[in-house]
Parts: sequence; structure tokens; C-alpha cells
Amino acid sequence: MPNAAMPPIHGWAIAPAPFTPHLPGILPDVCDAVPPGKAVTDPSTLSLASLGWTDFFGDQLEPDEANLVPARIATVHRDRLTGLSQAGPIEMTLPAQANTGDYAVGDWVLVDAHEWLVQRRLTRKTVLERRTQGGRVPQLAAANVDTLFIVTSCNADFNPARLERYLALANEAGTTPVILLTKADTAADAEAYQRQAAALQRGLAVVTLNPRTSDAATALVAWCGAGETVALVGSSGVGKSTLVNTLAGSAQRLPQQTGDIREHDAKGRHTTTSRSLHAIAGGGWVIDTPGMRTLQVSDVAYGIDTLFAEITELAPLCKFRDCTHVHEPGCAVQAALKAGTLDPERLARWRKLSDENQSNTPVQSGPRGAKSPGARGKRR
Ligand SMILES: Nc1nc2c(ncn2[C@@H]2O[C@H](COP(=O)(O)OP(=O)(O)OP(=O)(O)O)[C@@H](O)[C@H]2O)c(=O)[nH]1
Ligand SMILES: [Mg+2]
Ligand SMILES: [Zn+2]
Repeated sequence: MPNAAMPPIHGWAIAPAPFTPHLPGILPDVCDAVPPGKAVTDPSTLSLASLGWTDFFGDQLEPDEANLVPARIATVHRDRLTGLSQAGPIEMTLPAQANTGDYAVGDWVLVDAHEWLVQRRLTRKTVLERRTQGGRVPQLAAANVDTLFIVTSCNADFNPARLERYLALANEAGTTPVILLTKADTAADAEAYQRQAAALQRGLAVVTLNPRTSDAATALVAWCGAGETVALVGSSGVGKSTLVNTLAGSAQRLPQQTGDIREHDAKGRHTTTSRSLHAIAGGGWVIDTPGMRTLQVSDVAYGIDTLFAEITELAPLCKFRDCTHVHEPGCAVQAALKAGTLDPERLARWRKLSDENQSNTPVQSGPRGAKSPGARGKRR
């Protein structure tokens, strides 16, 4: 039963939960993840479903885990995790040998209701991970994300090859990519950016918006339903945190810090330094991430095949099964190039990304360009 004497946290009443919550301290960063003003009268606001819980996670519960509490990770620190349970914001502890680096913002974990000790992480529906230059193991960016908002500005930040890297990552993770174009107000021809972005992948949604205005939230409402999770990625200074603040709305307690960009090259100043989960005013959750300097790809063969569908579809028509599409006779890709139906720049970028992926991926099945058997939405 809920503890009637439990004081509200930052103006929040504890929603009914089948256990007595123990809150080791005030957690401003997590409290901020909870939309204030609703739960006091609406205990369903922090229902598991509103936090993004689905049968996919429910089906993973074992009979002897009935006493454990599901919680969603909101921030990951070097030595602790914060999260949200039906009881509200919590600070979790980890078993002695565990490493917080194994957890991602957006993960679902099972914790015991007395100590908030993490007992088990549930298998992820989707996981976004990235490799840094020279990095040995991929870094976890976010988990259980439905839609990846790839944010770029209508200025010197706009770079098709970099956007394609993000798209390959999203495709591989089983997360729907959407390109968000910011700073159209500062560009002479914003429509040209919109056209270029839309050509990067078949069926790709591209939304031009100004994160500083409330119209931005309206424009994204289709991806921000109750229980849905979006993550923002992109270079520093493109307006990710500004958008988080707009999506979170006026009820947000601790706005994300934002920073201006350098005039001469439009580069940001890496204002955001860690990942965090925030409630969207109209429903759903948004994960803010620090601006990335580089994005290396590895193990994204499926993501690349989807991204470059026009090339992937030609490869089986080549005379040789292991055609590299460079010099072989009977190459359907070279034929398309000559016929002018394939963009040579796309082919060059496909080659570069495929080569990088191959050299970063320990064992890759199938020749380059052939349909890879890679499963969509790798689960771990
Ligand atoms: N003119 C204009 N300015 C914008 C727009 N979107 C964002 N900005 C400004 O761009 C600057 C950078 O925004 P941030 O939200 O801090 O960028 P960020 O992507 O979170 O950057 P990092 O945290 O460093 O990765 C801020 O000064 C914003 O006000 C836009 O559409 N038009
Ligand atoms: Mg930021
Ligand atoms: Zn070929």
C-alpha cells in the first residue's frame, strides 16, 4: 500500500504502488524527469505503461520476481543510477561487481523494494550504441528508444555523410529515424536542406522546426505519444537541449542547460555532458544526449543495407555474387551509374561506410553489398 505519510517529492505525490517506497535522498535530476502537477490527482500518470513498459518487458518476468519493482533508468553516473518507478523517482544501488557502464538511460531494471538494489536488467527492445574513434568497446547511448531524432542545423553542421552514419545506427537498432532540421530561420534556402535530407533514405521523415518555439512540440506529436520514447542525437549546438526544454514544457523544474555556438564555424560548445531522460508534457519521454564529435560505425551491415536500399537492391543483379561494384563486368551498380539512375556521391559514401563497417566488425557474414542476415533490433 502507498505510504500516506510520504511527503510529496518536489511537489509530487507518490502514486499508489504495492510497496512502501524508500527514497534515499532528493533527486532533482530524476524528479525533473517526472511531469509535475499531474500525479497528485492522477495516480495513473506514473503507471508502468506511461513509463514505456509493454508486454515485451512483462513477459520477461519470472515467477520468483513478483516482489521486485520495475524501474526505468533516467541517469547513469559513475557509481550510481537514478530512475523512475511507479513510486516516483528513485536512486538505485548496484551489486558490488556491477559496473554502471553496462546500463543505458532508458533501460528497464528490476530492483528490490527495500534497498533499491538492482537485481536484473531486462532485455532491451532496442539499443543505440556508438563507437568512438579508437574506442575498444561500443558505448551505450540509450535503450528502449522507439524513435531517434537525428538533429542537424541548416548551416555548416549539415553533412550528408554524417547523417547517414546516424541513419545506419538507427536502422540497425530497430529505431525509427527522423531528421530534425533546426535553424531554418538563419538559412537563405532552408528547402534545399529539407530536400537533401529527405533523399538520404527511402520513406525518411524530415521535420524542419525551431526548437525555441512551442510549434516544435506540435510538429513532433506523432512520435511523442504516451509511453513512447524518443532520443535526440546530433552535433553540439544544433538545439537538442533547447528542444528537450520545449518538449518538457513549462512544468519542467530544472531545464537542460543550453549554450550558443561559435559564429565562424557554427560549432557548439558541448554544453550537455551526460544523457538523461525527461518527461514530455503531452506524454512520452525524451532522452537528451551530449553532442558527438565523431561517430564510427561497426556491426551495422543491416543498417547500411536499409540506408542505401537503391544499391542493396542492385547488388543481386550483378554477374558475380561477390561483386565489389568497382571493375567487374556485368556489374548492375556500375550500369546504373552510367545510366544516371544512381547518384555517384551516394555510391562513394556507401563504399566508405561499408569499408569502415567491415574493418570495425570482427566477423561479417556475406559479401559487401549483399543482403546481410543481421537481425533488425538487436536485443541484449
Ligand atoms: N536561431 C535559432 N537558434 C536556435 C535554433 N535551435 C537552437 N538554437 C540555439 O542554438 C544554441 C544551441 O542550442 P543547444 O540546445 O544548447 O544545443 P545542443 O544540441 O543541446 O548542444 P550540446 O549540448 O552542446 O550538444 C542555443 O543558443 C539555442 O537557442 C533555431 O532553430 N534557430
Ligand atoms: Mg545539449
Ligand atoms: Zn556490382
